Amino acid sequence: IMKRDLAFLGTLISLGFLSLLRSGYPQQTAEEACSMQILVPGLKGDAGEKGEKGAPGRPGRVGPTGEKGDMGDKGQKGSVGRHGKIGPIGSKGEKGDSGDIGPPGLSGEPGIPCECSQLRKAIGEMDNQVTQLTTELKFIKNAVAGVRETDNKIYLLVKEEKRYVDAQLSCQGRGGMLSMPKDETSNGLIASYITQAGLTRVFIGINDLEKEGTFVYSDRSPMQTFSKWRNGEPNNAYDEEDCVEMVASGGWNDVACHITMYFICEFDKENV
Ligand SMILES: [Ca+2]
Ligand SMILES: [Ca+2]
Repeated sequence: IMKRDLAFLGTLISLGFLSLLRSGYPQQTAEEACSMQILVPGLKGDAGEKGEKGAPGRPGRVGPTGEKGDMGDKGQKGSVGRHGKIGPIGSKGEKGDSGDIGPPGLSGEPGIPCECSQLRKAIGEMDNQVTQLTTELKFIKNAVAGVRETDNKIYLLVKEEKRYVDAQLSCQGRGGMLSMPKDETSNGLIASYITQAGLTRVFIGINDLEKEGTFVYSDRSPMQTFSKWRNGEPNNAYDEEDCVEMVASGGWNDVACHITMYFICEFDKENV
């Protein structure tokens, strides 16, 4: 039953009671009727005035975790921390520069006199070696200064004035021979060598020392068809010209062997 229906039923009962009072029932009956009155809710009243503000409620329960927000701005740099612990020992460093030269030391005790013959002998041998090395160094300097070469020969101008025999020995000492032009190519090369050195003549390895008029090369090989005698040569002038020079033009001339001049050695590339 709805609340409104109850209210309506209550109203009907109240009206019935009022009608009984009007019809003249005795007081007792009315009192009985009153005692029998059934309490039912009345009609809804008008809205009351707004109450005063209540006391604050209790804190609510903790809500669910929210979504992660965007990253905030970078914070300010913190202050410098405390010094850390001392680290391990590092690897060995590179060697430093040399220091300044110290002052000279004190003079030593006088030496003991010795038998110096062995030392003198050793020194003499060293002198010989120095001489030999000096000669070889001179040769190397000459070589570096410029040699001439063909496919199988190297030619070296030696700027030392020597007699023919000494010139030949010098070349042999270097592992070669006095130059032996046996064809146009080698003859032309030697000639240009003389010209470029600013010379007019050098000894070359041709002679008729063994048999007058029969010229051979310094390696004792006989003359072939190739020759470059100048006009009127060989003339064996004064009956003493058994050695041969080449002039800057490339021509040959027999000359005396005891005169001295520069010379050109040749070396087989196989032996160098
Ligand atoms: Ca001669
Ligand atoms: Ca001559």
